[in-house]
Amino acid sequence: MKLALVGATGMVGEVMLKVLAERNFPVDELLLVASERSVGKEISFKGKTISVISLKDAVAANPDIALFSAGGSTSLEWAPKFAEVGTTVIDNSSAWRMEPDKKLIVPEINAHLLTKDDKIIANPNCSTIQLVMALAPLHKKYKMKRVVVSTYQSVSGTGLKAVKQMENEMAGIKGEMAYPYPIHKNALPHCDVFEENGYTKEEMKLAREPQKILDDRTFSITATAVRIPTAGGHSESVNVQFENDFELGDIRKMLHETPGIVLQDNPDTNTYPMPVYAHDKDDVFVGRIRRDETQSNTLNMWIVSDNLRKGAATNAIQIAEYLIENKLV
Ligand code: A2P
Ligand code: 11C
Repeated sequence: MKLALVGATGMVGEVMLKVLAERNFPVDELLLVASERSVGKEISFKGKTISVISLKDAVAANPDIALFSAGGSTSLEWAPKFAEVGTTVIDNSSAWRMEPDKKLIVPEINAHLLTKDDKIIANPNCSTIQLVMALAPLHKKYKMKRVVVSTYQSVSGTGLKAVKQMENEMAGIKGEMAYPYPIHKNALPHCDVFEENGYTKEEMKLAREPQKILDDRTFSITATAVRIPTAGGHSESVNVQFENDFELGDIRKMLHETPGIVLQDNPDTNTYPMPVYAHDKDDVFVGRIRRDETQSNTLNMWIVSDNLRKGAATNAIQIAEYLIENKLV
């Protein structure tokens, strides 16, 4: 197995290296790829030092799988070049997600759709992944009608510059700004850029990607995405209206039994999901499960996950593992 990691010097790339090592991913040759600026830079992986190479050299090396996390424009330009030489690309950017002929995969939900012909596979947005992980089993049983989600997103979702901005502000140091306003002691109702309809791109990803992953356009999602000064993971307040009624005990049991979900739901012991707990873990944590007393068949819950792990690196690596286990590469 020859694996290329495109964006190896970035924040998600760094977590990918960690997750690959932790899961003992079956790699014989690892190609670390970044921009021309980083070519020759040395990165250590499992005690070995590997030099960063260019995209051109990586395509020429003909890897079996390429994990991309180098931004949308790099994916748009280079994923087809890898696909052309037979590499299967798993792309973490938003470049291909809504293309009708590209699959948008959360392995626990829809990996069974993958075939040998899928040469560019899209990894969903981080806030989408944790949302659909919790919604999928509930939708199957009770059929969702409408979801209202508000997010509380980690600065790590924006990138290194944003993490630095928060750290500088906390230390009282003046530095480069990733956001138009301070993030320390603040909350910005603004994740990614604004679109013409007044929603942000992040909010529209939350509205559209779940319909594609769950292969169902009969439910609707409306979102407000907020950046908060935390670094460990994204949190989501979720209100779901179902067509059918439910018992809270059944909801808890179903989530508890869903692989990849950890139930943290006991008000008596102050047990609920939080970014400080979810940080550096692969699971999606769900709690604060309660009935919306103002509307029939409606549930409120709180979902937290590490946006760089299940929201990005881990989900992509799980897709790669599925391809290998099912001999699709
Ligand atoms: P580099 O470090 O050489 O700039 P982040 O999202 O944390 O900013 O990381 C982005 C990742 O994508 C980095 O590894 C970065 O490499 C890589 N990258 C950015 N632009 C390009 C490009 N044009 N070609 C290849 N890799 C790129
Ligand atoms: C954020 N969700 O937290 C973004 C980061 O489409 O993959 C990832 C953007 C994407 O700002």
